[in-house]
Amino acid sequence: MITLDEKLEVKKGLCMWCKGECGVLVYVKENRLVKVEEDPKFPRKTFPPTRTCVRLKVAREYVYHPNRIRYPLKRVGKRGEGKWEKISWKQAFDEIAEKLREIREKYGSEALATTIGTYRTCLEYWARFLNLYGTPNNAGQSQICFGPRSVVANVVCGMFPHYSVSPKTRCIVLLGIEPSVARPITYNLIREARNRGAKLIVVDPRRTLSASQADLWLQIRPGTDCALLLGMINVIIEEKLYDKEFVEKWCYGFEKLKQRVKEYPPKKVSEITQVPEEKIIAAARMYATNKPGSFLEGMGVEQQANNAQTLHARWILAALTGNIDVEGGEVLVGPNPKIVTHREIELAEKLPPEKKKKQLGAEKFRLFSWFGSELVVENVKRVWGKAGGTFMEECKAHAPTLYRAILTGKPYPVKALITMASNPMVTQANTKLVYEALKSPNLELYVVVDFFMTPSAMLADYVLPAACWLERPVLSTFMDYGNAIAAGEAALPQKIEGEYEYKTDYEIWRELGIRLGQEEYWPWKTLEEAYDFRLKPLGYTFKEFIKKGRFMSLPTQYKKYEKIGFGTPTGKVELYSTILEKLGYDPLPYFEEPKETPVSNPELAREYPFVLITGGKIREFYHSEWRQIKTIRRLHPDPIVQIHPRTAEKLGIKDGDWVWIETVRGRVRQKAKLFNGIDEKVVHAEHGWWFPEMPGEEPWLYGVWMSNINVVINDDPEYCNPVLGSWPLRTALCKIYKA
Ligand SMILES: Nc1nc2c(c(=O)[nH]1)N[C@H]1C(S)=C(S)[C@@H](COP(=O)(O)OP(=O)(O)OC[C@H]3O[C@@H](n4cnc5c(=O)[nH]c(N)nc54)[C@H](O)[C@@H]3O)O[C@H]1N2
Ligand SMILES: Nc1nc2c(c(=O)[nH]1)N[C@H]1C(S)=C(S)[C@@H](COP(=O)(O)OP(=O)(O)OC[C@H]3O[C@@H](n4cnc5c(=O)[nH]c(N)nc54)[C@H](O)[C@@H]3O)O[C@H]1N2
Ligand code: SF4
Ligand SMILES: [Mo]
Repeated sequence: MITLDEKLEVKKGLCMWCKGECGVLVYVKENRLVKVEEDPKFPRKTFPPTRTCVRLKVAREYVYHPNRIRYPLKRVGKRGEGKWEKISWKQAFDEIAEKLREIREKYGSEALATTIGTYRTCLEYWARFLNLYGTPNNAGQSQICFGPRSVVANVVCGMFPHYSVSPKTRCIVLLGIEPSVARPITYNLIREARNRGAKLIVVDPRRTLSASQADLWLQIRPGTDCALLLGMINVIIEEKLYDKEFVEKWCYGFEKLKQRVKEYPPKKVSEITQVPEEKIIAAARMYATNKPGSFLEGMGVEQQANNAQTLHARWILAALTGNIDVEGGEVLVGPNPKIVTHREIELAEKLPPEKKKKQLGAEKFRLFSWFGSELVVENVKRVWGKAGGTFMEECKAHAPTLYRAILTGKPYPVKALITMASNPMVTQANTKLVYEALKSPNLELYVVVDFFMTPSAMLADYVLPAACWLERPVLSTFMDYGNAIAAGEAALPQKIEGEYEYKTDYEIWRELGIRLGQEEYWPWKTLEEAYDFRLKPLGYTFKEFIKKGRFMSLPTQYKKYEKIGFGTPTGKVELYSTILEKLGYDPLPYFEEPKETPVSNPELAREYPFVLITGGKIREFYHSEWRQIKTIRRLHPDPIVQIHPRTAEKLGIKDGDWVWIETVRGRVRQKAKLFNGIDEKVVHAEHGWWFPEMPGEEPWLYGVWMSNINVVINDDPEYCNPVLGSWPLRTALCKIYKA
């Protein structure tokens, strides 16, 4: 007999716990979460499949975890002492807004900065608040995550294709990315293409799962990808493997490029990269003759201080081979024409030009500044009508410069900081600097908005509890790169009397905005109303869009450039970039050795002989998240550093030993894992480690100093990429010894 439980409701959710953004069914009974399962009707599929996801299985453990922050908290002791008073939302908004008003009057609006982590939450409204308040200083992680690849693609070919691979793709190059861990949607497509015989080239210093399955694995010396790609371009030009017609008609600067890459013959490139000459040639031929082909790039190149040049070279390869905007190649898809885009919500035009100029780091890292960004967007818009991406993520204050400004008051004082959806004490390079800045009396206000107490939240003056994706509506337009739209409805209440009271991140900006004179710009009372507005040109309300299946994408069109050209100043793919030239940079890619390697600093390498790469993503965790969820933690209890068995033997280290990883900046401990898929001179340490089971108050801060690799990572602006400001997370000199 089947009994229907009348009280059981099923809601259509969109999971935001990783980049899968899976469609799920959320079962709720009397306002309580019962379970979350895959929605078999959701059209977009991932691999591994949603139904196997362990995070979904522990959803209840996450949502009802005792460490969740349930009400707004105000610090009563010293910063970091862990003494809190529970306050009402009204008090929190009133006091924070009052302080922000006072700071704006006394020091100017640029004295407020914010820090954000990876893309999660209502960025468009956050940016709106900042632009109306008058500060250019939103900082965070995008210079080392996604920002570089999207900005450089916009500069070179006037749009960014956002992981372009399809079952028709014949050759896939994975450049410092491991989709089997990090990109479940893309990985599913890669598998389909592979099943149909597509070639796979993997460029990675480690033998990842993809590397072990590849037709060609190039085990590159960390930080030298740009040289490799320039060498491949050299081969393709020398052997005349390029698409002459496309190059003649649609590329700008071929002759100058040809001269430049003469400096990178395969033999020399082999010496730089440690990739055998014949493999460099084989990769160039494989890529140029198996068409269409697609590059997928990731943090292995984005988190290098020569990333802008590397990404430029990667786009030159795509252009030379005529792989741009063809079926199975790198398809340029603009934003959905019928959505109100991020950029339209952001109101960048409200931020006065004199404030834009003040953006921290903008003078030095000009492409990632307002000036560079507006230059890029102006050209993209000319051709596409609307630009993809967001100012919020592609035009940022420089985080290392921000923390220095808090401490020194230079170039001007920064007095208030709001961190939302980020844990900079763990995820930002140079933890000691971040700590000193957050503790500094110069910082008069520090607010953290999160679900859980973290090492960063422990240092705040106010901690505000956010609603997670199960408690709020979700609308994802993938930052308007591509025309897909996905959504999920709220399944759980934001408030249960006597238990908790969360607010959406949207409401937090709105409430502060209203108190700071922005009332006319916040007509939408709830996040759902705000999403109604974004969907209106499509002819749906948010609820109707959910009913219609909560996903849409438009049919793909190819070779659009034949009609509209490319969204660059010359209307062509700019092998030679006129935007870089205008900003005072080398318009062509070149290889520069990272500043801290055995080649650039042999003296330091005598004491610190190993090259440290960090942060290859971990299946069980999401950056610093999930460590407090016991079921998940059991699957991966300790931080792991990978070391070659011969290296370990020489150092007297056995599998499972705790070892110190030391750089000139300090040392942390992780557990050794012997791994012969890494070079003897390279070690790979995990990022994101803190220990929620330890005390939160100082001096412990949940063990943030013990195994957190960012304690030993450099963020010196002089070491950052000159064009974008990206800090080097994947080349540092270190030594290793038993702890
Ligand atoms: N050394 C080294 N450092 C790295 C990396 C590396 O490879 N090596 N990787 C870098 C990369 S790629 C990235 S993207 C960054 C990630 O940096 P972060 O984004 O700072 O990392 P998370 O640990 O995901 O922190 C997010 C925090 O926000 C909370 N949160 C999640 N979603 C929401 C939300 O919707 N609203 C609110 N209010 N809070 C939310 C979570 O509980 C968590 O505490 O780390 C970078 N740091
Ligand atoms: N489960 C899970 N999924 C995630 C995340 C997570 O934390 N957990 N984080 C999400 C986020 S925000 C991001 S940005 C993505 C990141 O995902 P990916 O872009 O795949 O990046 P990583 O895994 O950080 O690094 C990819 C590879 O770069 C290699 N590498 C290191 N140095 C170099 C180098 O010099 N050259 C080359 N060619 N390779 C190098 C590493 O060995 C590693 O295998 O993952 C997303 N998905
Ligand atoms: S955690 Fe990631 S893979 Fe798992 S259901 Fe959520 S979005 Fe999909
Ligand atoms: Mo990221």
